[in-house]
Amino acid sequence: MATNADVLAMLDELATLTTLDEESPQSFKVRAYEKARLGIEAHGADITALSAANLTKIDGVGKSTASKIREFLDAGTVTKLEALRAAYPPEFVRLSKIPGLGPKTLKLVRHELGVEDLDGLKQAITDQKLRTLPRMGATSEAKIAKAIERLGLTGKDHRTPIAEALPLARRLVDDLRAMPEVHAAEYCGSLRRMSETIGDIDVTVASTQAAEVMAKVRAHGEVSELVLSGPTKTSFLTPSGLQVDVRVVDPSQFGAATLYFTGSKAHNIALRQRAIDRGVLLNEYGLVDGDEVVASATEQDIYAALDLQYVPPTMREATGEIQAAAIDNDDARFPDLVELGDIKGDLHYHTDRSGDGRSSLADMVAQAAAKGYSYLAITDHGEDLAINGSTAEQMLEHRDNIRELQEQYPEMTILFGCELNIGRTGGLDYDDDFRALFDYTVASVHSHYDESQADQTARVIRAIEDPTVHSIGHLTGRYIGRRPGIELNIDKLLDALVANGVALEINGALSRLDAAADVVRRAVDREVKLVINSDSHHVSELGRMEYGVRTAQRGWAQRDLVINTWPRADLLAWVAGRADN
Ligand code: DGT
Ligand code: CA
Ligand code: CA
Ligand code: ZN
Repeated sequence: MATNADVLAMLDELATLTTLDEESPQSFKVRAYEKARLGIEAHGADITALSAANLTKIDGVGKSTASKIREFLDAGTVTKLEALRAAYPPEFVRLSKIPGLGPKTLKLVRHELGVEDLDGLKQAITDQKLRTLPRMGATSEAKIAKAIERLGLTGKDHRTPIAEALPLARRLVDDLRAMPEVHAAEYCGSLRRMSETIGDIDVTVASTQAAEVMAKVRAHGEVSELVLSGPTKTSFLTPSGLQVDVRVVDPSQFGAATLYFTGSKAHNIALRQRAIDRGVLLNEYGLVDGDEVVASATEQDIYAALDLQYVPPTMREATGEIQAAAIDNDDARFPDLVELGDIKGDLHYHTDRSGDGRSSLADMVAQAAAKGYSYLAITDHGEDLAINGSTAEQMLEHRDNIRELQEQYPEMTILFGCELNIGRTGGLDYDDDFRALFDYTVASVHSHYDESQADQTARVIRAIEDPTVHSIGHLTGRYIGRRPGIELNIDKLLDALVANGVALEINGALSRLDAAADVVRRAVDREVKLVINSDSHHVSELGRMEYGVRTAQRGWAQRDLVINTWPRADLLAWVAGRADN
């Protein structure tokens, strides 16, 4: 039953809890779990049938970790993990996500002040007790208070970054779909709409055997604590404290249910009003006209019955999408949205030439070719990025390797590129002549996050105006829920992109999703060119492209604005033209 993904999740949890237990993320055990996780990820093939001895043959998997993996696969859980879970309940583990509250401090906070959860921590801050601990003071206490506020970690309002919620929801839905009683399963709610942070995960299941499905959900490995256990609805908390609602509906009503539970609430209300205006009723069971069910099995049926084009989940925010989708409205202009299948190449892509790259050039290129891409830009970090960057000499050698590899891939043009660093005042790596040697560049901010809005805007615009720059990568440098991005005057910035013909990246890494959907929507209004990238650092990361595409859709991005949907000849002409400017 368990899959590689379940094993990876188990190792991840072991690493998190062991960090708390050993009071250090650098402990030997934590590093062993993390190395095993990376090794299994890189290994790729199914490991669930391997013996403990054969598991140790995978790169990074030691003897003790191998036996834990085997125990997990055979018994469904690991004794060590159960013990750690008992010692560190989800409400406590959640505290470890607060910057400034490392495992050592957490242990002190727990043992000296009796803090067990967020409410306890906030009380300790109010009582000014945190500052009385060794190595703490009023400043670090204030920092932690601010971090709690900034992360939105306030009781029921706690929101989870999408990077944490989406992989979990995907695993859960995959497990549900594998059950013989289940016809279909979908995660809904804010997650399906691609919101950046998620209140809870809403899963809708189509089955005629609700009791069996509910029993299996209650026994699922992600359940740490049951919140509600009903005949057709189960709510539980995961080990990290995230709530999941699973609802079972009859397969004939699956469309109406997923539509309702995907929301947004405002979109639902507007849809229901449109139904009422047409003399029919819409609810979570279907679209009904008197006693007759007009549509309920699929979302497509329901939109069609309301004379609407299908509205993808990412656009359901009641910001004009219903008017745009109305077939009976002559002024309606529904965007010809970019879709994953339109993507013809990746233009922000690392190899182990970058200090933080984890797969070889040959492997990264092979993976892109296997996706059927017609073009690819290798954009390892420029020299100004500490540790991870490459010198001019190293880049020239890299170029030789890329040109040599190109011969094996006649179907895919490999561009020799670079991810340039936008310096504090907008300067870039290398000198002008050397930068001109790159076929393609993405320029990004990797430092100095705290300057004023005016300075940051001028800084990025200076990079946009540089003739060797093709695109701006992860615009603000934010990490959702962890680090706010730089502050920018978006209007000025978009004007500069248009004036200079530079493309704006939508970075598909779930922790970034940068430029954000609201910025994308404003860019689309001005016809700024867009580029959607995976920013892969490993062969397992190309799938992020899908999240970039969904973020672009959330910003109403139409296909022809996205340069990496263009045919190869058009893209190469644009890339060369930009360099001639
Ligand atoms: P979240 O969980 O805070 O990130 O946001 P959502 O959108 O997932 O909201 P949630 O979990 O409270 O509810 C899931 C969906 O159920 C929501 O998007 C729309 C639907 N829904 C919930 N409450 C209402 C309601 O009062 N009226 C209508 N029309 N729909 C509702
Ligand atoms: Ca939700
Ligand atoms: Ca919910
Ligand atoms: Zn990058």
